[in-house]
Amino acid sequence: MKITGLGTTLVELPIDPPLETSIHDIRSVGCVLTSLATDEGLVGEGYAFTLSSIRLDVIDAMVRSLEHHVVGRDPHDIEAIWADIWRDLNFLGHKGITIIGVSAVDVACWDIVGKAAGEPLHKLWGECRDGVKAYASGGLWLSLGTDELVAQAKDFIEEGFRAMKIRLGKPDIAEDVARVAAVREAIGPEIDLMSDSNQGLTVEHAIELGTQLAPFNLAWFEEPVPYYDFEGHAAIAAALEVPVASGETEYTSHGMQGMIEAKAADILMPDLQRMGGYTEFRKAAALAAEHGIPVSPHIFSEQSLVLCGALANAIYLEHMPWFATLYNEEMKLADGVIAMPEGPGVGFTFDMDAVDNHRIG
Ligand code: SMN
Ligand code: MG
Repeated sequence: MKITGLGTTLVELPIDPPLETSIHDIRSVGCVLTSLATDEGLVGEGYAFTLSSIRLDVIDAMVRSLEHHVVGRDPHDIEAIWADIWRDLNFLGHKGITIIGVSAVDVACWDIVGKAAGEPLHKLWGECRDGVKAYASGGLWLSLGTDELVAQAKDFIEEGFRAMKIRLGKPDIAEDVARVAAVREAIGPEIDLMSDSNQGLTVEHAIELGTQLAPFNLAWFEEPVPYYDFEGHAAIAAALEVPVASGETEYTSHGMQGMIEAKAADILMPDLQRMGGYTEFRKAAALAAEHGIPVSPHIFSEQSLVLCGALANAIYLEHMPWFATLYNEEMKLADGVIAMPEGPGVGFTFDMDAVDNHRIG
């Protein structure tokens, strides 16, 4: 089998109403949908994305710059393709847009491998579970008032979630504590409640906040301080009972290794596009497993399902609804668990009518 061409389509999906974390103001997401055609008629799909559509053209150019690495090659040779791309990107760097571009191509290659075998990828990699616990992440934003938080938390339970994530990072610690208290009160003690302060705090603030939040039994405390402050993460992890989760903003298994060595995270959250796709994600997760560290993939919910189906140390899928509109298939949630996809490859295929509705450029 040979790859015969690489194509991209740019879409922008509105986030309405807009939302805020301690560092983000999100109004839309822009995606570079990437497809690889083959001489056997199979097509592999992947995507890379950014917040808003600014610089989407840069990501698009990055993805398309990899065409010569894949055209004429067998997608089953993904390790060799990866090694060639890695060497090629050394000069420009192995973090940022370079790796994000690789991810779309890597995922599309694996999608073809799965489709050629007629199996979803977790079956090819070795299934460890047929469903994964998921937490609702498309809500409980910093921009919402307490009444809205409580209403959304109840809605999530109605939808079938048994876990959800609240954003932290109000300037006043008492305000964050009151917001968490209101949500915990609304959902009761049995529901897992994660928290994410999106790098917005100082070490001292995070330790004080984490201490005051102890009665609310949070499942984890995510990105308390800037992602590159491994020492700060480690100090917080050492000071608090609650597990510190981090990793979504670091790149590749090398970045994960640095965080593991620094004891910066009790739970690692590799992001599919910042890993550079499935090939590298699985190496990062294996590294975490060697150190007894669980992983929870950062967003890319549909595409991360098959990873969770094949990684014994995957504990939770992040359910982010932003990209669902792009797909023909839906994630199936029941009693807090999302089932593995049944279709081959990634198990999710782009709905071209939906894509056309959001196409830009
Ligand atoms: C997050 C931040 C930015 C975009 C998407 C998601 C957040 C998370 O940190 O972990 O969900
Ligand atoms: Mg986060």
